[in-house]
Amino acid sequence: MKHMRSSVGPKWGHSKMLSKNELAQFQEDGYLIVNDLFSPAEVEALRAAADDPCVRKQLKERGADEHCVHLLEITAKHDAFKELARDNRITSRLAQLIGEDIQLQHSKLATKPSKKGAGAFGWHQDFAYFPHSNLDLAAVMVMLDDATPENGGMYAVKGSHKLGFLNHTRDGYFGGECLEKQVWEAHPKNVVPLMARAGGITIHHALTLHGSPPNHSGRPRRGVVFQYRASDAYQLADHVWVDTGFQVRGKPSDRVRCGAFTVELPKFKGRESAFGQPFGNAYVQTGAYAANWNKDLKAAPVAQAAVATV
Ligand SMILES: O=C(O)CCC(=O)C(=O)O
Repeated sequence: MKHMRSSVGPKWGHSKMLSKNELAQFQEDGYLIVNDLFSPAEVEALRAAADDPCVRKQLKERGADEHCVHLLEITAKHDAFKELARDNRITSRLAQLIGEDIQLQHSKLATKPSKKGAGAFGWHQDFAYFPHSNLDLAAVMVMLDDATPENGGMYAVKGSHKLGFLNHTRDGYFGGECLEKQVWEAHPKNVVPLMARAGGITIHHALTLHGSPPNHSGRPRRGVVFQYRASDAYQLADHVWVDTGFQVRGKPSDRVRCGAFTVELPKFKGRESAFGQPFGNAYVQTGAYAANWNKDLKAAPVAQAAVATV
């Protein structure tokens, strides 16, 4: 594994733009690190928000003392995270990567417990979880603690965003992890640390393969993850969260832009019962009544049912 370049700014809040080199690096490698974006005082305020009793309670209930917990819908749990999601220092850079009109797809507080050896997160492409009609999606992780190899900081496979859709399906269901081991095992030199200091961010393309090892530091590690999408990317599967579609920059779109690709929808095991299909509520385009009527169609062929309703 090799240490990658980190763009270290002169002071927090420096340029609101990515340089030509950073843009070229994102296109080529599929990720970026931008350090010193938020001041120590701002990081303290974000840590205080993560320590809010309500947030702490929800983390505890989900077992954050034992394993890696991603507390979703974090922008709705504390205003500090809502403001962070639309902070111009983040969105102005994203605009250079995915366009001026940007929405949040989801947000979360990503924690790793201090318990040694806990908190690993397997190799995956984010797009496999929530496919959209085009590929203009990117993740930003804002570090509340320095990310290090010891505390389970993220690694990425350089250039993997150019490999297309990798297989995440095991035994017919979405497994949450990429099964194509050869991508990281055959080219270890391409596996690079994606680690920003507290107050810095990482940005990666939705197809960049990434993951993170366990935390061996004995101290907790916290980061806020925002998944962003171009306004004209239409979500095809997984969930519409309470903050999905939050317009963080520009305007919504009255068009859907479609890439020329076919994508496998993540089939979530055990979710079939919720909507009669396993792809999450974003996929549902059937009204509650229709879903009920459709139950009858299972017993009778469609043509017969259509005739019966005329
Ligand atoms: O918490 C981590 O380090 C991993 C986060 C991650 O890979 C993700 O949110 O997609």
